[in-house]
Parts: sequence; C-alpha cells; structure tokens
Amino acid sequence: MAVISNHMPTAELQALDAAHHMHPFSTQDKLAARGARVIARADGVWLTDSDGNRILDGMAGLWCVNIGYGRDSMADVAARQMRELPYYNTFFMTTHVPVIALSAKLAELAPPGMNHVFYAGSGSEANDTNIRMARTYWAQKGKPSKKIIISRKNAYHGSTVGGASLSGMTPMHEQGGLPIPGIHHIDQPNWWAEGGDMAPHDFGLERARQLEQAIHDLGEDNVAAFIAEPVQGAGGVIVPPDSYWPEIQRICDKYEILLIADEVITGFGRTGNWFGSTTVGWRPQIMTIAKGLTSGYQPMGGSIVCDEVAAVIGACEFNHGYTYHGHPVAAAVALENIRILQEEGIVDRVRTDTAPYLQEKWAAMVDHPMVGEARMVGLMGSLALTPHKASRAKFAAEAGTVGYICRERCFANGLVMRHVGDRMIISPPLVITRAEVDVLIERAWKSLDQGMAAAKAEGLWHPA
Ligand code: PXG
Repeated sequence: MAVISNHMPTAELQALDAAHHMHPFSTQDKLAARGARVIARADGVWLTDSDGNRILDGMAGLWCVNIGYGRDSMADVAARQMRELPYYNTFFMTTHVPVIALSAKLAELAPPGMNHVFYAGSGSEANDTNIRMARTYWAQKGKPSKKIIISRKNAYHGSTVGGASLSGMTPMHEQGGLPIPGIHHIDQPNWWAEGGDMAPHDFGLERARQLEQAIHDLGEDNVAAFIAEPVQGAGGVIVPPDSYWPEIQRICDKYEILLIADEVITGFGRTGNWFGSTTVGWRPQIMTIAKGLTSGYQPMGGSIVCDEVAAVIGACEFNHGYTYHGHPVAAAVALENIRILQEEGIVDRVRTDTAPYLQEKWAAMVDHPMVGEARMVGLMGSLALTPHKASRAKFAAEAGTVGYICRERCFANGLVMRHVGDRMIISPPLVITRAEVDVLIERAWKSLDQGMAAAKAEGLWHPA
C-alpha cells in the first residue's frame, strides 16, 4: 500500500477512513457517505484542514488544548523523555521522576488538603477509579453499605462502563445495559430547559435540594458520594442559577458523603482558576482531572484526592491500577503544560482579561433574534437557540436540527462551534487573543444569521 500522508487527496483519505476507522459517537454509515473532515495541522487557535482551510477552533479540540496548538517545547520534552525512559510502571514498588514531580506539582496547585494523585489514561478511567475508591473508602471505615453514587441527568463523566453509568445521558444508558447498580441520578440545574415558571434562584435551590432528598430517600448509610461537574460541559455548558452551587456545598457538608468534582473540563484554567471548584466555591474530597492536564498533547487523567481519603485508602491494598498509570512521557508533558500555563500567566489572563472580554461580547449575542440565553463561565459558553424567547420555546423539529444547521454554517465560515441539541457551545484555547475573540464573535453571529435564514426556509421557525 502507498504511504498514507497529508499529501494524499482528501477524497482518498476519507475513503480509507470510512473503510477502516470506527468513529466515536457517530453513525458510521452516514459519516462514510459524507466523508469525515480531515484536520491536517494546527497552530495557536487555528486548525488547517486537508483542503487548506483555516478554521478557528472554538472548542480547543475536545475542550482540552488549553495552551493552544503548535508548542515546540511540548514536543521537545516528550522526545527527551522518550529517549531517557519511555515507559516504566509504578506497580511493584517502583516510581520515576516525572510522576514524582507531577504529583508534587498537582498537590501545590490543588485546593488545600488535596495532596495525593492517582493516575489514569483518561477522564473516564479516572471516574471508574473514583467509584471504586469512594466505595473502598467507606468499606475501610466500616461502612460497607455506603455504595451509591448520586449523579445528575445530562451529566457527562465518560464512556467506560463506570463513566457512562455516572453520566446521565439516556442514549448512552440504552446501549450495553447501563447504568451499573448503585448509581442514582437527580435532575440537572438547567433553568432554560426545565425551569418552567420558577424564578431561577428558586429553581437552583430546588434542584440542589434534590440531592438532600435523594440522600434521605436512599438512606445516608447507603450513599457514598455525589459527583458533578462544576459546570456541565458536554451536556451543553449548563450554567446553574447562582443559588445552586452553595446549596450543594451546604448539603455535602451536612451529610456524611464525599463530593467528587469532575474537573475534566473545568480544570487547568478553563473557568479562570486552576480548578472550577474554586470558581463555584466547592470543597471536594476528590477531583477528576484529564484534558487540560496535558492540553491534549498526551492522553492522561487522574484523581486528585484529599488527605483524609488518601489516608484511609493508604491503609489497605487498593486493588486497582492501569498499565499507563503516571506514564512518564505523559507526566513530563503535563509538567511542561503546567509550566507554560504558570509562566505565561495564562490562567490569570483568562480570569482578568480574556474571559471578561469574551463574556461581554457573548452576553450581547442575546440580541440575536434566535438566541434566548447566552451564558458563560470563564472561557466556556453556551447559547440557547429558540424561535420564541419569551416562552423559551423549542423549535418544531427534532431537538438539534437547528443546532446542527448552525454548526455546519460555523464550519463553512471557518469556526468550530459545537451544538448540543439546540444549544451552541464554545470552549476555545485559553491562549485566544482579543483579536481572535473578535473573529470568533463575528463568525458566530454570521453563522447564526445564516442558520436562522435556513431554519426559516426549511419551515422550522416555529415554536413547538
Ligand atoms: N468527565 C467530563 C466532565 C468530561 O467532559 C470525561 C469525564 C471523560 O474523559 P475522557 O478522557 O475519558 O474522554 C469527559 C470527557 C463532547 C465530549 O461531545 C466531551 C467529552 C468527551 C467526548 C465528547 O462534548 N468529555
């Protein structure tokens, strides 16, 4: 077979892709018929596809390329580490310098009292670890009945059996007999879609208090933990009413349960602090990390664990671990990523400059005739599309029809802006400049104009 490279015509690459590559979360047949977009290279916030189009990546890959693309020092560090020690495990009483250094660095960055790290290859694996760690913690403390993990509908915690069970996504549960036993889902704090006539403040309290109700219904003696993303990402960047976050912390303080903050998206500067928990005022016992830990340059995930849980787990043999736990190349790359975030002051810049700048322009998008709500925390934002703002109506079409049209317009206009149902979402690299923000907003606005025109032309512009 000829060497397959970026120099091949796009159609040939697409045909080979369709023939042999099974895509995640896709209908293979449909995708094969239209051909996957081939991304050839990237630099800063810009992607270049195989036809030479330059596209502003408003999603930082998949919410992960926090330091932007094209960082030579990341490649240098990886190459150096591969030459020195490409792999060694940490199972049988061994360790290595990259994992020692990364663990110490994460303990320094994490909130006070969170000084221990258990590694994984991804966020999904880390959440599987968390299920077992939370249950083992309570069993070790003589409370083996505390097994149930409470999560939320429309949460995303991964695609492994454990991660998908924690996730609150019905289409995922319908495939493969999920969720596993011992996972309970409460409602999400999505006022736009589910708030009805309630004031946002009251709705936020009502949704948080479902946690308290669930603890009562299931029995405090049976509940191990509550897991939540500080801001739901894959569910559509759902920013809860302000009343929600403190009420959740109050309930977690009152009952004997662990709070697991899934920081896979919100970690490493996304919300303008190192961790989203700081932004929303949570004090978790465990934080799931991945994505921005390495800015996606290497696959790596993990759990940052508080002293008390680590001490209890440390007193027993925890029969759990992955071949790539603390992988030296990934750990070296994570350290370089953190060095860049720190030395370039990227997290502070997000909080004090880029996020406020983008947020002002994002909030103004509510003036677009199709945008009912424009929310943003740090550099993750969403727009709720609607044909009728006052009633927060859905379109008279299957959810996601108009969102998909708008997403395609975005691509055509050189912008990656995703849709989740009829919400448009962004999460750009944290290094985005003000000038690039202006480009993002201009392209987003233009795409919504075109999307609205298309929705009207296709007869979709009606409240359901
Ligand atoms: N927790 C959260 C909060 C996530 O967003 C995971 C766990 C799982 O991480 P891994 O590394 O196993 O993928 C995620 C991942 C989307 C999308 O469509 C989002 C994720 C993954 C795939 C697609 O927005 N987030």
